[in-house]
Amino acid sequence: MKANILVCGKIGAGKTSLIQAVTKFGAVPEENIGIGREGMTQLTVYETDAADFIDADGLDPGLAMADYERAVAEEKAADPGAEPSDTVIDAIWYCIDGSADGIDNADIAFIHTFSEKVLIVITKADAMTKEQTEKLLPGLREHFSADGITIVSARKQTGLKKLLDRTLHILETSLNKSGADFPEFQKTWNRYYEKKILLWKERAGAEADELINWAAGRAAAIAIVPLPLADVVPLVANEAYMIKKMAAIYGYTTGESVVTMLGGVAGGSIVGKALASFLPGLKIPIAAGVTYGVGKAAKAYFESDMKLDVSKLKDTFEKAKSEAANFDWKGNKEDDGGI
Ligand SMILES: Nc1nc2c(ncn2[C@@H]2O[C@H](COP(=O)(O)OP(=O)(O)OP(=O)(O)O)[C@@H](O)[C@H]2O)c(=O)[nH]1
Ligand SMILES: [Mg+2]
Repeated sequence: MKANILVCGKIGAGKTSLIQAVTKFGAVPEENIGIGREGMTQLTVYETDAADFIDADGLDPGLAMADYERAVAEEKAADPGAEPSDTVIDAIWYCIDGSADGIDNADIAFIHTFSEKVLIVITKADAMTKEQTEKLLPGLREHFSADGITIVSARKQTGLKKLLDRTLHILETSLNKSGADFPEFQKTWNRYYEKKILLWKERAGAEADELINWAAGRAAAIAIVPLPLADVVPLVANEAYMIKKMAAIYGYTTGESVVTMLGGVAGGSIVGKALASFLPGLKIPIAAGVTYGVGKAAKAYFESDMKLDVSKLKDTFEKAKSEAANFDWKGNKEDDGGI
């Protein structure tokens, strides 16, 4: 019993790197990564205990689904022990380079031809600019539900757990249809990913903390402006950006409602809080502390698969905010008495 995951997308989208990131060391040789393999049109199958990853290396993303299926069937049938069900594509990762120009109509048309098996994967999250985040994601969300779009970084190893969770869900339907023993499959899958998932969790936590410190430091810098209203827009934008980036670390694309909800755990807007203090010396730690607290709440929220309720989020916020009171935001680092 094998699951086939087809990984496709434009040249250089990050397909091979992604497969390398979700397989054990050595499964994908380093030399297979890198653009410049145009014309090498082929399917490369990376076999693992968890699944077979079929890398549509250099294949034209304008191909119809039937072309892919035919190509996969041919490739798989070449294997002497192949069973008919082995040639079925169980799930598809359609990779879109998040650090490139975005999607075009050919991408959208292609994805729509087989939507129930497809997960859209935004790759290279680590290299996405703010503009790319803002341009690409709303465009995609017009066409697809947020559940079907996962943001990953093969380089920073983020978003991968979310992608695999969603993939397993799709595999369940497909494998049950082919009459496979899904619980047995899931056991093998979990065993394969056990260690990686622990590592990814640690990585995501570290990335999240780095983001929070960066955003809180930036809030402090914004709040230095002595004019009472000059920092309003940048402070709000800074907080919203932090929340969206945080979501992406955990693989999610978030809409405005989640941003508003998380911003709200501070019990009022960050601007209101910062402005409530007329003493410039207080405005800075308040802006930074609120951002820090909201950041920690956002981290906890996405870590919990968006399940943590508002009262728990508020607790997390309050705890973090008091912790932040020990930091020296003007120097943008912890003072000696800090944690
Ligand atoms: N910053 C960043 N770069 C990445 C990431 N993943 C891949 N890349 C880079 O993007 C380039 C293309 O990566 P590949 O994995 O070879 O892309 P591909 O889709 O397999 O490319 P083709 O097989 O040529 O179609 C390489 O230079 C990678 O180092 C990522 O997560 N972050
Ligand atoms: Mg490749």
